Amino acid sequence: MLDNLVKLREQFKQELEAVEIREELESIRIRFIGKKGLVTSELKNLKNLSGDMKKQAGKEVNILKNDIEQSIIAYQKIIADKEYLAEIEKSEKYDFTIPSRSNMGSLHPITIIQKEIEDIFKTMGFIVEDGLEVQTEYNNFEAVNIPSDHPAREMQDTYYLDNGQLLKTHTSAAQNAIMKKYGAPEPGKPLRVLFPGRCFRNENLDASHENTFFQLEGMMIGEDISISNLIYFMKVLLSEVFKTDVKVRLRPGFFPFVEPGFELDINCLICGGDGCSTCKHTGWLELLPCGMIHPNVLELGGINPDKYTGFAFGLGLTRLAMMKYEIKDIRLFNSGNLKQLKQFTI
Ligand code: FA5
Repeated sequence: MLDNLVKLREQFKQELEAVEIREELESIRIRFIGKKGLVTSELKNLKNLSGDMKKQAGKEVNILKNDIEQSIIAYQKIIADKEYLAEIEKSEKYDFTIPSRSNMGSLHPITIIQKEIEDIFKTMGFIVEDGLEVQTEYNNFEAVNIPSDHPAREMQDTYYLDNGQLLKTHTSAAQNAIMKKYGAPEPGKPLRVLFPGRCFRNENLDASHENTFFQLEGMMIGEDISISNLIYFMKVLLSEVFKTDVKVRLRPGFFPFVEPGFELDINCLICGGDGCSTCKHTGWLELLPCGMIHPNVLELGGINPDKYTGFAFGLGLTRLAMMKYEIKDIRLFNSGNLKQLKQFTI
């Protein structure tokens, strides 16, 4: 069987390289890992083996299946990009290569800082995922260990749609889908994912609270991930973003989806810690809640909590932008005030 798996891997590689269009990719997917696919049949054949052979072949066939799934996901993106470019080329209306005659537009400060953080984490092996803005109640709450009768639900009131779905209150709503998408990490290759996104809460607005704001979440799952890893990544993040030593404090924090949980606060850079309306006169701004992923959350994501551990953090991206650019009032970001917003363009 092991020889056959090697041949299947080679055959898949050759066929994948020849793929041009979406339909061909789908037919390869079905041929290899569909219900009656070549790899799926090997999985079924495992029952005919015994002892060590069964164990080794089982491991190899699962690795192959996983690799094929990952390659197909990567190719889907390549094909989508190709289709998009072809669409643009077909269009006779616009020539995107002609320089603009008027205002070139500019990046929003949140976009600038988001890209900056993505680049920092990409160099540390993180992949970046998109999270949906409209979510199911399950993903937003139950999947992160907040059952319907849990008091923590009251901390995050949001906007519900007629179909029962809701506008996500935090980026953590994507954790479950990401765990299911990537599955348990291979030994020595911890899952490292960053997932920024727009969040919504029914809040009383003030200088540091918006009803629509951005968070940037990160998650690392593997066999030996500990709080030391968490602290290391948070330190790299803050020192790279601020390019200077910033005072931080770590205190215990409660979130049903982490255990233990922490709040990482940053010394208010608007008032230098003296107290102002942005930091509600405390001198500190709550910025980076984090912790070790709760075993229930791993389990709901299909990852064995007895074997794997992980950390997660949910950075308040809009608040970080406030600190970095010394913007006193959060409401500026959604105000559409171009005169102000353009000052931050690079
Ligand atoms: C959460 O949303 C958790 N999901 C974060 C988390 C992820 C914890 C992973 C542990 C592990 P919290 O409600 O504290 O936690 O929000 C996270 C950050 O989002 C806050 O620190 C703050 O910076 C920002 N934030 C929250 N509400 C608002 C708001 N109304 N306006 C602007 N920023 C906000």
